Amino acid sequence: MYRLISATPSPYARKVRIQLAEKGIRFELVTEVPWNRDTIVPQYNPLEKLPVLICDDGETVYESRFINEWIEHMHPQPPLMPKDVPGLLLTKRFEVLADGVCDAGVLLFWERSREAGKQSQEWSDRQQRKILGGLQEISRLLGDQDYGVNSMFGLADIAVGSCLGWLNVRMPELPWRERHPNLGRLADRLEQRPSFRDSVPYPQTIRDKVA
Ligand SMILES: N[C@@H](CCC(=O)N[C@@H](CS)C(=O)NCC(=O)O)C(=O)O
Repeated sequence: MYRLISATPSPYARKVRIQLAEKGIRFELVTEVPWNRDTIVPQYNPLEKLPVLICDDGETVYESRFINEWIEHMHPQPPLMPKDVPGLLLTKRFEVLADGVCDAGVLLFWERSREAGKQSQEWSDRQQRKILGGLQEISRLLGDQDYGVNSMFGLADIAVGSCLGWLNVRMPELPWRERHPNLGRLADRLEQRPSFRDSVPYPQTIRDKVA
């Protein structure tokens, strides 16, 4: 059985959890705080980030988009990635944007966690711009469709849904629903799925942050 190293707020790990659940693949969830001094993550990923998928033979797969693709190849049913090239490329476009919004959000989150005098407004503004710009583009690509690509639920929706769920936890003040009602409708539709309901993000306590 697979093991998945995950963290409760992580939008990256949530994508993998949702994909495994949607495919009915059993796995053991290993919840970690990657910032703690004694985290096990570096034993499984030299880049020291989660999620990490651990296979039965001890081989590990890391970097969420790569894990998603790896799972798709190893467990093709039910397919969550389109076979047609335009659909495939559009899926990746959604993934790049959703992950990019989260990346900027993580940088902003850490900046805001610094002592007041040490924070850079310029840096924060830069990340904020990326978040708003990324969401705007995701909203434009989605338009009035029920799902991001080919009117079928798939990895594009998983990436966007995980990103929006994470923003609710880390940046509840961001009015993304008001600005982009189509993203609100998508999020509501996705959060009804058991795979989403069973992986709702929440913050973790960091015991002793390294670096
Ligand atoms: N691009 C990576 C991002 C993963 C990531 O940043 N994970 C965070 C937790 S949400 C982490 O483990 N951070 C520890 C670190 O950056 O050292 C992915 O998609 O897997």
